[in-house]
Amino acid sequence: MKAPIRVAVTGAAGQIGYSLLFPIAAGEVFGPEQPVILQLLELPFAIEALKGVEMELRDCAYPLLQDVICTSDVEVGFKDANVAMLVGSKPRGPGMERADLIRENGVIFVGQGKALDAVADPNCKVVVVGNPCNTNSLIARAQFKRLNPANMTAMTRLDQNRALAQIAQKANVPVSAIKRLAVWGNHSPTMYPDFTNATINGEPLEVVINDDAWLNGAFMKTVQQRGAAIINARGKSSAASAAWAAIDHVRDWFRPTPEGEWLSMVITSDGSYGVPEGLMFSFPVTVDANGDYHIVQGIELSAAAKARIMNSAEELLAEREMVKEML
Ligand code: NAX
Repeated sequence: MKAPIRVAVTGAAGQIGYSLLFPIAAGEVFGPEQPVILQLLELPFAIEALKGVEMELRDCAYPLLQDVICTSDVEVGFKDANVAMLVGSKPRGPGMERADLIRENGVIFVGQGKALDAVADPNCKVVVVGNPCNTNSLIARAQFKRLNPANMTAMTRLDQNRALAQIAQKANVPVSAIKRLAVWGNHSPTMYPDFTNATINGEPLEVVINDDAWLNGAFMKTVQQRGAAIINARGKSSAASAAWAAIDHVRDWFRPTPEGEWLSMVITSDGSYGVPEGLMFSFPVTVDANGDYHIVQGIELSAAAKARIMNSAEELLAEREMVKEML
């Protein structure tokens, strides 16, 4: 049997955690041959609830699940982690300004970045889910001295999946017929789901869906505001779909991207497409056989697309300014 992969998950007793841990233990992320050890982190007040999750995980009797560790000590939770999924963060409280939310979460991600750097496996791959995820990942990355900053990412895969679902419904095709539909920018309403380079069954998307008003109007708005729509309908934020997107993100980082497909990942900008270098920004990427991602080059962007991308970059620069003392 292969050596187990150690997967650290923060916020593990939360609602995303509850949808995320079981598929990981079942082999949905690393495949049916790969044992896993789950290293679950929670705040002290939620450790009792986390113990309940541990009992259920064990009661599933997953053949691949070698151990479950529950802790509120980051140095225990991140010890030798091969993958870290940073889901836990502080929610926005009543009357709280966005700037306060960003700064209060920043403190958490300084601590988690430092702890990862101190004790995780040197090749540990990290995905930040907890919001504001781009800036949280920027802060955590800034703490890396030993770990590879390129292994710090954040999640816009849910936004990509939401865009795919809208297009599939509109064109009446399965999601698998749609390729190269990528999300650019911040995981916030300024994100840009670029449909102009996408294809449906190999045809340009805009030929199949010949409806500019819908694409630039209802489609864009639905994707950008889907999180709020789900809260309005369910009374709680999206959880199962967010967990599934996190699974997609990590699984697709560990395997070569199929020819002709693009993934949306928040990664460090290298200046491509004029996005300021160093920002944590969602780009279309592909992953090679070594598990390294590459920004897709040579994409043609209209003036309107470029303006949307720059607008999201401006928002991220403003967020970076708010936390500059943590970088
Ligand atoms: P919950 O409030 O259900 O769970 C969060 C859990 O994290 C709680 O159990 C809490 O005790 C724990 N926690 C908080 N700070 C922690 C810390 N420092 N260390 C360890 N655990 C800690 O939230 P949930 O619905 O699971 O959402 C988690 C995060 O995902 C939120 O920040 C949310 O905004 C974010 N989301 C991000 C998405 C994305 O696409 N990037 C989409 C879904 C989701 O909104």
